[in-house]
Amino acid sequence: MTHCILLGAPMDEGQRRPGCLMGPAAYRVAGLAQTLVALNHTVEDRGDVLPGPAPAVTCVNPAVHHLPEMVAWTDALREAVADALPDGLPIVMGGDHALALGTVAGAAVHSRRQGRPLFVIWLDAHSDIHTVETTTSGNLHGTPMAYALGLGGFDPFPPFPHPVPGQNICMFGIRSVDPAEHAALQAIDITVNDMRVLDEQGIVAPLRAFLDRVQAANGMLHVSLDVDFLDPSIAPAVGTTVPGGATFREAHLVMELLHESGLVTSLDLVELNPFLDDRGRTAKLMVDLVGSLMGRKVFDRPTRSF
Ligand code: NNH
Ligand code: MN
Ligand code: MN
Ligand code: MN
Repeated sequence: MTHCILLGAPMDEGQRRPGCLMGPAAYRVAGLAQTLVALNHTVEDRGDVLPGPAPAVTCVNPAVHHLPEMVAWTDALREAVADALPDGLPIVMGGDHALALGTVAGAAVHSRRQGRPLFVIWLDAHSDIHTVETTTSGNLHGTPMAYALGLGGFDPFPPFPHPVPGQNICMFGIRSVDPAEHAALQAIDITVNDMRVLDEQGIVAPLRAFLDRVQAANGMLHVSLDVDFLDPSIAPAVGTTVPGGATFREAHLVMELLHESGLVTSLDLVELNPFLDDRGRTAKLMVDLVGSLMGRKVFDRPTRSF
């Protein structure tokens, strides 16, 4: 039994298509809390996080938009996640992926207090490893991986607290990488399981290899689930669909393996845009995936020791 702490992040300024700010409401309507309770977990909905006033900040890259708002959200979400982690498993209902600037920072603060290393699994079509300086779209939802790694080029954000080493990061489902991101990924030691890897090796071997490392290091594991990790045919409610994503069965298998590992300590649900949804099917699928992550299964299996 896990104490699940729901945190809403109704924001969408990390990209240009309005609508993700309705995400927390959609997850509540789709029954996220009820799904968790049905799996015998306890649920505490702490409501929506409220950012402070946006500071008067600027940066060198003229493409970047909504920088002050994102700095304010980052501070508020870092504190909210760091404050929730001692009490249970924070589930952050986004909101676009820029919210992970704050959530991963909050997880890093907590893991340092615990004296345990932080690991991150990034389930996404995109590598989100631009800096504030390299992004050409100016959309800050494309930057949280670089921030978590402690890369330069993040003025005026506060320095990332206790950066996550590349070896502790695993990307899954990647199929859209910009040139500057490609260069960044080449320069560091990081596991990028792009769709080619998953086509060849499937989900199980690459995911278990990573989970084995988390287990061996007694790590904490932050899961960041971008809706566009999923194939657009099953998850249309996202502004940045990319063909060739994870299938229904692959996505559930990822969640089941994460559950069996017992290693997950925090979760982001990002990029859901309910305005683009088809009668709530994407919201419901995301809730069902959380169900699998939190232990829903048809039969019990002997727990594998990782
Ligand atoms: N790499 C592109 C950019 O930075 C797209 C990022 N879009 C996402 N990321 N949806 O997950 O603008
Ligand atoms: Mn507390
Ligand atoms: Mn993303
Ligand atoms: Mn994405």
